[in-house]
Amino acid sequence: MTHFFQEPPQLKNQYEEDELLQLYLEWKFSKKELKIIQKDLHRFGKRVVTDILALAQAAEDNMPRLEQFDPWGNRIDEIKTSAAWKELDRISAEEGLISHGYQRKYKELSRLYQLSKLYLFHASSAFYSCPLAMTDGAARLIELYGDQELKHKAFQHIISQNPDEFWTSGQWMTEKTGGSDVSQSETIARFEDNEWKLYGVKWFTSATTSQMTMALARIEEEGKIVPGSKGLSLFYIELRDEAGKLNNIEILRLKDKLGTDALPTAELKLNGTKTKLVGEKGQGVKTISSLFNITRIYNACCSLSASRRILVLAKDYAQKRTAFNKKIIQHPLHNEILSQAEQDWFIQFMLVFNLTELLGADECQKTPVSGLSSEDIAGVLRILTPIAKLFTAKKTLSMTSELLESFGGAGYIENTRIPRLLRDAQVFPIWEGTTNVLSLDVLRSIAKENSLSSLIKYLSLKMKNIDLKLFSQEIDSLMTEMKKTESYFRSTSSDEFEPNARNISFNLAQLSCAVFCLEFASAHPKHKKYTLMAKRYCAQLKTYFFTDSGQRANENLEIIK
Ligand code: MFK
Repeated sequence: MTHFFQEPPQLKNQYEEDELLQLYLEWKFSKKELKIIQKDLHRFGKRVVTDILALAQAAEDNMPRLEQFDPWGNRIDEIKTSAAWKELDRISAEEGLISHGYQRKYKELSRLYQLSKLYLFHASSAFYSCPLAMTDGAARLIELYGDQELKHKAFQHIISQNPDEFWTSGQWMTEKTGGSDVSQSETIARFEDNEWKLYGVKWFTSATTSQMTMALARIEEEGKIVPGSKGLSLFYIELRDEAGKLNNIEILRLKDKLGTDALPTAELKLNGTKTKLVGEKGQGVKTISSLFNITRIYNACCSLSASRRILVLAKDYAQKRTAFNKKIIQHPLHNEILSQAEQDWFIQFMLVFNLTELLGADECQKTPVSGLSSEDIAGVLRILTPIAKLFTAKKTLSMTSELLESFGGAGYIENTRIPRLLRDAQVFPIWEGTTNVLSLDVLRSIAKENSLSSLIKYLSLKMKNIDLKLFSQEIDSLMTEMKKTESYFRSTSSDEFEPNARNISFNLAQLSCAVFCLEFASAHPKHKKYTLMAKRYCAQLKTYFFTDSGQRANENLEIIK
């Protein structure tokens, strides 16, 4: 019998060991700005693997529970969360995880700084990133549509760095009738006793311990309602009164989910919940889209963070684990898997960070590439948001499954905390719109906002920054695939797009990633790994569209019957 014990994988300072993050920020920020943010990121990179990670693990080990009654039988409906979860809330405020995006100290680059922190934070946060996503979305919504009252109260709370004043926000859309098809929502808003009140059931509300929320409801006037999404309006709710009593809300139960254990997700009944109309009547879906477009960007950034986490663990483990007489990092086949994963993370990084720059540019009315109008920036942001969300979610999920396997049996054992990464990754393609819903949103943005031509213009402008000598072959294949894509759109009637919606979205994601990777690698020729990964990625580039959608749809019915 031997006395062998395997050394576990370990996490180092997540900023210091992330060369790509450092290079990207050095590329974008001035030396003076960089000095300030680097100091903060070095410190935060350590925190996310020390005290913050310990809190996240404690929160995951002490799941929230619902206490519906006090010992004397009074209904209290209290969600009890752990002290660790509460501390993550305080840290989020102190670290400026929302406020950095709205103080705009670094103007259009403020989002880049803020989302770099989110990228470091998410994988160590037990999904405290979820309430933050909705809070950030609510802040943007209030900036765009809020009245003075909301701007003076709710907005000030959600962008506060003082933990005693900091509020988080929920986003209540989903009902039993549909998580994707929100137009079927049944919650009713009535104007009673001089104020709006809501009646109905919200079926899936994440982070239900928030102080405020944005909710969709159907206005009923003189006993009449308008059906469909045109009948939905947006409402602002404060969950408790000054005495801490719930605002006519019953918490029916907490959801029993596959993952995201620390995050309280609940079913709620609204029994005359006092509320305030936000934006115009009947414009609820459009108004709340300013919120969920932000949460979709968070979804992409958090997916990227999750990819990074399993990648660094797998790489560290490969240096420590011996099999067949050598470290597994010395086995060519193992390295094939690790380098493919590194490349998958690299392309996701480029997509998310370019999107983040666009978000900051759009909010500050600046352009990240000269020659692009503010309408074009809004168009590119509009189409790249669902693309990045759906693409990163699928990549992270497959990457997590692949890399979990690289730990062998240890990856399947709960208290290594590795299986949790796979369960948690499964939420990314579901939350904030499934892959199909997001693919249809890509089509919606093309049809309604001409976003495809803005994207093509943006990519063409970025291609001017690519080193033509170093990447001549890659440019050729990129141009071939771009022409194929343009010709597909020219020659296909838009009513045939739907069966191809996923192909369209993934093709556009691939083309965008290729341009972003080649641009980055051109600017960093001394860092050979990015050139190698960009070349490998372009060598695999292949756009694909079904040719006869009608026939394909009929065949599908035959196959699944
Ligand atoms: C760690 C990561 C953190 C992530 C946070 C997790 C939080 C979890 C909480 C949740 O999961 S909440 C549930 C999330 N649910 C969804 O995301 C809903 C999914 N369904 C959709 O996205 C549907 O496409 C949608 C409800 C938007 C479609 O509704 P309709 O009824 O078919 O609406 P329609 O008529 O297409 O759009 C209404 C208007 O909104 C149109 O404008 P007009 O009135 O001017 O015609 C649309 O153009 C506009 N619109 C829709 N989507 C938009 C948009 N505008 C801008 N951006 C968009 N994305």
